[in-house]
Amino acid sequence: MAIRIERIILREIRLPLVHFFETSFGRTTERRIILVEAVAGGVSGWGEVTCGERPFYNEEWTDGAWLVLREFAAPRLLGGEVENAEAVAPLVAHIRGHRMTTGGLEAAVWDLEARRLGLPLWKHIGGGARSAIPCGVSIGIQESVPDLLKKIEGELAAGYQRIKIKIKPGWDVEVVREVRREFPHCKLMVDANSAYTLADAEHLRRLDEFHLMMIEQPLSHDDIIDHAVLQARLETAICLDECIRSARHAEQAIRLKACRIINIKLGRVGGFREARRVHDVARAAGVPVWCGGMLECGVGRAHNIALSTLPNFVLPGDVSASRRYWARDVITPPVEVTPAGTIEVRAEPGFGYALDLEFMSQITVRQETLSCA
Ligand code: OSB
Ligand code: MG
Repeated sequence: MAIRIERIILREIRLPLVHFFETSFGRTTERRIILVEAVAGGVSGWGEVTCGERPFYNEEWTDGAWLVLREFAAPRLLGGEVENAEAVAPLVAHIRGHRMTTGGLEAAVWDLEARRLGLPLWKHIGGGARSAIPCGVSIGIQESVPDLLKKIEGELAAGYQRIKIKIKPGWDVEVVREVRREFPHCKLMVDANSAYTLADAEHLRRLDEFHLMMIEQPLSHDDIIDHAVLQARLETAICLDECIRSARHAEQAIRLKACRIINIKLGRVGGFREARRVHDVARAAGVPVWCGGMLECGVGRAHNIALSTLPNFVLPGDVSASRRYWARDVITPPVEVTPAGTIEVRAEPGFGYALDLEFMSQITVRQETLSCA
């Protein structure tokens, strides 16, 4: 369906987190999120830029994303026709990196196209393998082990199917030991966000005794080869997050046996087109995937739910209820999780939730409308 995008509206919203979120690369207490609204023929599609406030997870950050969108990405879509949503990613592929940034725009056009067709986004991207998606939670580094144990207890009581805890040197083996002592049977995994090197291989091998589902991204954000060396020395499966920015990376990581599981983040790979390609590569190789998160507000969360309905998303992901992050979300209803630890997929067109535009205007700190000069 040819789409003539008339304008693209960028908004930056500020949303305080209900609880700080700490990883090996730092602590976040408030999110600064860019939302992208793409308008064509009176219909709006929405996307979320999933990068952090600082370039610590990858090279992207909120202020940089705004400039890349305004100066380089949006102008590629304005003033002409785009063949369809699938054609957006190739149009911005000359921009090196910045995939979460261009991915926010790409996702907005997918949402727009789905709405114009009157289809739910999950159907439009070829999903629908399940009507409810299995949910896990990602729990940041806490002030103390008792704090962590209390959090885990609450999440398991809420029904979440698996627990992921963030680790870093000094908050790893002994913490996992305590968690395992308290919760011997829960599905448990750890995420290091690139906090270790191959010199830590023996130390990381000590995690093998805890029967973790996987260790996520232990080594450098850009080093698939070292992960292959480490995977050969571990019993526990490695899951790659930061390293996989494209289907090509997924192919290479699988071929080198650098991981046995892949975390797909919609933004990290540049949007739905590439996310589906990563999914397909992994599926063909028999490598299961799950959907990662970046502390998204409702817009990105809803996109993640749609993505998680593709067939190979067979493991519980990091997509969880809005209330774990926000006192009030920008969508209504907020994302909710059933006592069985699932999110039910909605039937409405587009990403499936309504935007709370009044609340959004209260938390918008800057807004810019881009159109063809
Ligand atoms: O590595 O998965 C990660 C949050 C920010 C940056 C990186 C990561 C995360 C999470 C949170 O683990 C996932 C979520 O949104 O709940
Ligand atoms: Mg991760």
